[in-house]
Amino acid sequence: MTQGSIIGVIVVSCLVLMASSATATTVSVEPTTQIILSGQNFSVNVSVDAVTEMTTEGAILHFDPSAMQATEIIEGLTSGHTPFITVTDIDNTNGFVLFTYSITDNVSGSGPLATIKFTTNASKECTFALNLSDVELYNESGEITVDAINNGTVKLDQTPPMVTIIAPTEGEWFDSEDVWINFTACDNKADILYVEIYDGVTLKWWNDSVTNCIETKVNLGILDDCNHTITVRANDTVGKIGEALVNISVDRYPPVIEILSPSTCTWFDSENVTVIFRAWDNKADVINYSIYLDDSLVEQATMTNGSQKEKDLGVLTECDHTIRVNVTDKVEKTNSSEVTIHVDLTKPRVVLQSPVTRTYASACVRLIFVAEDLGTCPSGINWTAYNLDETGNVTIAGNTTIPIGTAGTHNVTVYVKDKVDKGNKSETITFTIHPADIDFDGKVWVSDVFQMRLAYNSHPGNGNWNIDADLDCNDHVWVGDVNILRNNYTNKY
Ligand SMILES: [Ca+2]
Ligand SMILES: [Ca+2]
Ligand SMILES: [Ca+2]
Ligand SMILES: [Ca+2]
Repeated sequence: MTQGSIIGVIVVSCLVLMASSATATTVSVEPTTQIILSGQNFSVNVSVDAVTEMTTEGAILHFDPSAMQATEIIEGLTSGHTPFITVTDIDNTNGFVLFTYSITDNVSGSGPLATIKFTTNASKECTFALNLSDVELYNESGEITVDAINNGTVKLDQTPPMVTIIAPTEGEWFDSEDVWINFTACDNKADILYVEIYDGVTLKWWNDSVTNCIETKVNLGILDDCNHTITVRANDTVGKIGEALVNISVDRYPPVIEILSPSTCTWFDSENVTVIFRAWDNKADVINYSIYLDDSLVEQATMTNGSQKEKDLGVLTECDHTIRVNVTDKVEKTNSSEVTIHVDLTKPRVVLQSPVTRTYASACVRLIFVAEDLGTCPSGINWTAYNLDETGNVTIAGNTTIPIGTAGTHNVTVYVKDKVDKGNKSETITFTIHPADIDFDGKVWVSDVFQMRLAYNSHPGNGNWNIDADLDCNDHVWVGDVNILRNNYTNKY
């Protein structure tokens, strides 16, 4: 700032002062209004703005003596000057104080003519007037014109403000979202309140100019994943405190769902499918769940947090099915789990190709069959076995050879099961074994030796191959077959 501009500022300031002193003189109760806790002391000034060369001044301040009592009058602008005359009086019966100060010189400017101290009645609560009368100011030449007199009030207040939390409501749940607190703080006297908002014991927000009884909205932001007690505390400036609280829950994580049974890819027979699942949430006591079968809602209900549920879906149609369970917590956070299962309602089939009903010269039979699982979604053949002469099932992996020591009539049946244990069996084939009677003439003799010699050392496909000469069913007419021929030689059937 340059020297020139400093001078400029001073000149302007002087002009303003001169203008105001020349134009208006007001006498006011200051502060115009104040709020006092009932029973507390307070003081007011009777102030002037502004006077020039004042020598004498006086006024009466009226008050309600049932609510307050004046205790002291303190001289203002004229203090420090040589008094010409001073008159003060306190009348606590009729409710007024009066003061007159006259000095031997004069005083100019603005400030309190007098300060009056009061005590208040602890049981009184209202707005009380502090009114001026008989205000007169003089300078050397006569009475100074008082352009305006401003009375005051004092409010005695012993009632705390009432806080009302409009939102959130008690027990409300919040997601990962801003938590807004809407409240009103209403006081009988205060126009402005000091309000604090606590999350538990932590001060989250404060404001010292909340308008009385006007709804205020405060964003506390996203709160931690737990239960919260939000307290709104209002101070009415005389120290009376009112508060309200609301309990809310904040849930920032979705529930977890686990389908315990069936596991995915399980095969089901013509049997009831039961889904068993467990759901857990970080906060919610109760979880909503929905069970869907192939995207169709089957059941919608609630379950206790951490509990297990079971639902019988009945016998499902053949083929694939998806079972999905959706869970939702209190704040609509969701999760889902799904399994796909297979249903096989169709039996497999098995057809025996060998043996057939005839007589065999071998000491064994070739078991040849075709097994297949039927239906639109076959689970597949899982087990095969044969049963020779009702002596019990012998599990086999596929086509095989069954050694048969005893000559005579036999029967065989093949059994199959699919992956869901649906079973079936072949036709029972009856056949006869006449070991080593290669030419089937009823006896093992020279002609059978001849037949074996013809086929000797042959394999299937060879020109001299004779399956009936392969007595041990090993697809080679060879030494083993000669042994069987020799062992059965001279037999008659
Ligand atoms: Ca949750
Ligand atoms: Ca099947
Ligand atoms: Ca023969
Ligand atoms: Ca052989």
